[in-house]
Amino acid sequence: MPEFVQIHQSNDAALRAELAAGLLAEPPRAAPKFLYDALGSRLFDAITELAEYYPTRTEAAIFAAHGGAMAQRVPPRAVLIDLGAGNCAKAARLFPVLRPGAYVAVDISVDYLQDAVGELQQRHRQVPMLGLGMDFSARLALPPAAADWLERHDLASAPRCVFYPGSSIGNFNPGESLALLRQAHALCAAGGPGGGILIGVDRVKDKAVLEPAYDDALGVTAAFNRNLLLNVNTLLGSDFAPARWRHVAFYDEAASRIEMHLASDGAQTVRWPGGERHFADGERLHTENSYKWTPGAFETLLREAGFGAATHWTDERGWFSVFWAPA
Ligand code: AVI
Repeated sequence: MPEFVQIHQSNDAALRAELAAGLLAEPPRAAPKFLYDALGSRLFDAITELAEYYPTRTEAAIFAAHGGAMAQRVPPRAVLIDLGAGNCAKAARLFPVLRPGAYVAVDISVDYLQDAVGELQQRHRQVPMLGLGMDFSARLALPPAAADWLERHDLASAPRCVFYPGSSIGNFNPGESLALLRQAHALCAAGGPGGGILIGVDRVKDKAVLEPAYDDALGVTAAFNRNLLLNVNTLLGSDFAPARWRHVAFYDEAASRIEMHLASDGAQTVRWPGGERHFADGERLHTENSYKWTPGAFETLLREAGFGAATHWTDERGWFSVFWAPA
């Protein structure tokens, strides 16, 4: 049977304070984690099916084509630490090639993990599995309960492979990415020799490909973005009217990033218990960045984080890369 541990890092009051501070900031912002309530997660799943949104299927094709080569680098019987595991589908597809010795699925809420880890455990009964509910974007380290679990399974000195697919690293700015990768490196280095990181990275490419991926014809990404306002209403008690906000997404070439915003349709005041903010017509609330990397720049970042020489695999158009870097 898999085990589950939920770590409570931020309480409701802290989330409300964070949201209010962001809404009152210049320019106003809301962190991308607020895109992912239950409906937001389902809308994101729908995005991954869109013709315009190439990253998910391109990455899946890279894993399918190069899984064998990846398995030559990742040591067998490693503890596979899956960051943002969600439905665990990506790791599940790699189980037959990577043959992990244990699986630790990490996501913000252990509720999301329960069914998926339970099902994976049915298929791989001999592999110890742990579901860990924690916000690793705030700090990535194994909590004492996970360290105990590794000890109990005699895995404290097994090699560790941090698995971070989906190009989610792109939702952090370069400084935050470096901090997260340094913590990932420390996590791998604390295990036995041979560990490292397997990570999906979306690459710099033509604006004509990037912009439709974040502003699709069906308006699914627009709904995903506007749904953040409903989630903020629930968490903060605010009165955002989603119909009065326009989805805006564009590629900033100088910063190598897609920016997602919500633009106010007309002048309006948004109120919540203890605060309010006036938005002028067209004024934007910044909701997400999605950085795109060149392979050279990402390799340098991995080095700066403490990893050794990286290898990467890509698709025939060079749109996406999966990197392996030893700890
Ligand atoms: C989760 N993350 C990698 C997605 C991305 O492409 O940055 C989130 C997303 N935002 C809009 N579409 C998809």
